Formats: sequence, C-alpha cells, structure tokens
Amino acid sequence: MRKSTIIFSSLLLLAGLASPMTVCAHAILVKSQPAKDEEVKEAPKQIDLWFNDPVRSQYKALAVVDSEGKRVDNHDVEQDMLDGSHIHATVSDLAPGTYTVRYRVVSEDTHIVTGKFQFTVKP
Ligand SMILES: [Cu+2]
Repeated sequence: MRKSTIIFSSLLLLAGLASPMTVCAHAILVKSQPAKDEEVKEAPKQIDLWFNDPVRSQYKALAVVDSEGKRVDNHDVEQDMLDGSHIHATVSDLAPGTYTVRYRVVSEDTHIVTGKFQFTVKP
C-alpha cells in the first residue's frame, strides 16, 4: 500500500468519525474548461478545474484518460498561486475522441472530494 493511500484512508476514517451533524463545507467543482460533456472543435492544451472554495495544496490529483483508459495528461497538476480554488494540468496532443477527467482534492474541512466528467474533441 502506498503511503499516500494510507494517508487518504486515515483521512476518510476521520471524516467518517465526524458527527453527521457537523456542518459540511467541502469544496465542490463549479466550473471546468472544457466543461462537462462539452464538445470542443479544438483540442485543449490544458484542463482547468474551479471549485467553490480553495482546496488544500497537498494530495491534489487530476488525470485525463482517453476512451481506452490511457492517460493523456502530463502528470503536472498544479494549483493556481493566486486562486487556490483553481487547479490545472496540461495534456498531450489530443486526437478526436472522448476523454474522461478524474480529479481528487482535499477540502479545507479535510474531506476528500473526487469526481469525474467527460468531454469530446470533435474530428
Ligand atoms: Cu466536507
């Protein structure tokens, strides 16, 4: 088990122990570029995600995979220095097709937020 996996498991456990009455204010994805289910004519060079709140700089992850599950991002996820709610990663030259973006961030309230969406590059 990788160390990061153990840390995530611990965080999940902590989150589970928290009272259900706790006011939850974890970050949610509010915008992306390309947008969810968007069909773009030009292949994007970069994938941008915006959350409603700044997210922690640690443990953020953003992966883009093609329809065969092959990873096409450059493993270079970064957080905007001035806007902590904005993360981005660059992608290699994308051929026409449908791509899935998967993300995982840790909210300020320590909750892990994961999600995915697709976009399509038109021929
Ligand atoms: Cu939360």
